[in-house]
Amino acid sequence: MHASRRTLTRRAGASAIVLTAVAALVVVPGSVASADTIPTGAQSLESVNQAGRYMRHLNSTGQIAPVTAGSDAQTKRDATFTIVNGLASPACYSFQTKSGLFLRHRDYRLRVDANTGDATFRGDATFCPVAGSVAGSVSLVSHNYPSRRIRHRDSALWLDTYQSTAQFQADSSFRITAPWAPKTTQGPVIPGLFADPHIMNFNGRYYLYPTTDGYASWSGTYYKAFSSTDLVNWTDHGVILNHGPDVSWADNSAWAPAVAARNGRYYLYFSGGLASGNTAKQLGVAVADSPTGPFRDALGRPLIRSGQYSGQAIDPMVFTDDDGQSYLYWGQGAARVVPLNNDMTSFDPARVRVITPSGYNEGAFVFKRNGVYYFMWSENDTRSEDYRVAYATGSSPLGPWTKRGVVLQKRLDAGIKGTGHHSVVRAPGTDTWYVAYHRFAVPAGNGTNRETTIDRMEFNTDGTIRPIVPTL
Ligand code: FUB
Repeated sequence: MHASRRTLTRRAGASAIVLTAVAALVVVPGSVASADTIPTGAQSLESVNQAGRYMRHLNSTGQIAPVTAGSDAQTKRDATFTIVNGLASPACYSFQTKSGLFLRHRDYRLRVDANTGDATFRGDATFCPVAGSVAGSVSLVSHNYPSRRIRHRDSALWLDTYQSTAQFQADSSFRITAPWAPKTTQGPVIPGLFADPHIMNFNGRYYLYPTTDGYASWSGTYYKAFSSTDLVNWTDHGVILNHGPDVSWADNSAWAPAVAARNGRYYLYFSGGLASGNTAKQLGVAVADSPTGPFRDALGRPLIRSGQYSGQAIDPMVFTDDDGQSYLYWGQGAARVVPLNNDMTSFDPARVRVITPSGYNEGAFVFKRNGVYYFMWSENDTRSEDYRVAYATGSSPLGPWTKRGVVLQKRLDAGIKGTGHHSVVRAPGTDTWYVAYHRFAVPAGNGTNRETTIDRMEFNTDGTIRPIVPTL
């Protein structure tokens, strides 16, 4: 099995927790940990047998070309890729350009294109690292043509059939180096396409549980967990639940997970659909002894079946009140809440309440501050640039709720669109709050190519939430 623990290092400014601008990960040549793991984040890839020449794209095609400190900014950008979770497999990687396109093969040439999310594109744009010809270098094997590797030939990048010659091995080996065009912004906090982030703090450590994005019709099948002590440097803990092998009643639509803790165990609530037959979404719950899993389906059946209640059975979230009572919120189209039993895997159906506020679409999230309950949700469709977050306040986890309005929305002057499906966390022992949410990936994303980011969330003295300013 692929060793999936990867540290996503980003350098914070004076105070990491303030989420200042960050520089990109610097990788010292020769530091590639093992043949099948490489560092994610902004990187450049240097040819091992043509030192000083780097992988780059030019007019959409891949090549190797000289890059030096004196090269112009465009050349440096074109020779910089963000290495992200593989579009076709979390055991491999994809390579995103500064403009959000993905390195992929087509007719055995390497080029860059926008992710369509279909299986062919995702396979064409996923590469699996193996040891290169010299220590610390990698060779990139095609995910869907595993007998072929990326190599340079006549300065162009090709996907050629592997040959056990010294020439081929050198032509297909690259050193991962510091990026020519370092990252200068704060987000996304985890490289790649991840949406619907659920942020939690367990035992002083932050955890992010997102939907894996980049799939047409959001047809992803697995969840990863990420953790951090400072909200800046995140560790990728790999796949924590995979519908394929782990959930008998769900194949795809691995959407919007949420994790809650009780009595030393961790409960992951999630939605899923079948690939055929009844494809409507259902809600399940999985359990683990650690916040990073592995999780196993706790019931072997859905906790909430499709059709059991009106609206889509998606977007679960659990809030636990100071008295230890946990409440499950869920639903698209209609918002519902029910107290969970102590086992966290059952509830009394007679206690289910509809709490749908005006404007509600999905993504319910509840927290408590100074005795006030805050019920937040996403409005509009996740494919719309107007996807946004609104909230209400109330005097109990069940309401009644008073709508307060929209607090997070697009910021077109910064190119930020589709800001929603958020979650909120308080820095332990403080009154400092953060909101994790997704947006269309900047600059080239859309409703199925979304990325996860984090910003501060502040309150007015009367307890209302100040408009959240989305930052890049
Ligand atoms: O990510 C899939 C779906 O898109 C989520 O369940 C919704 O909240 C929306 O973000």
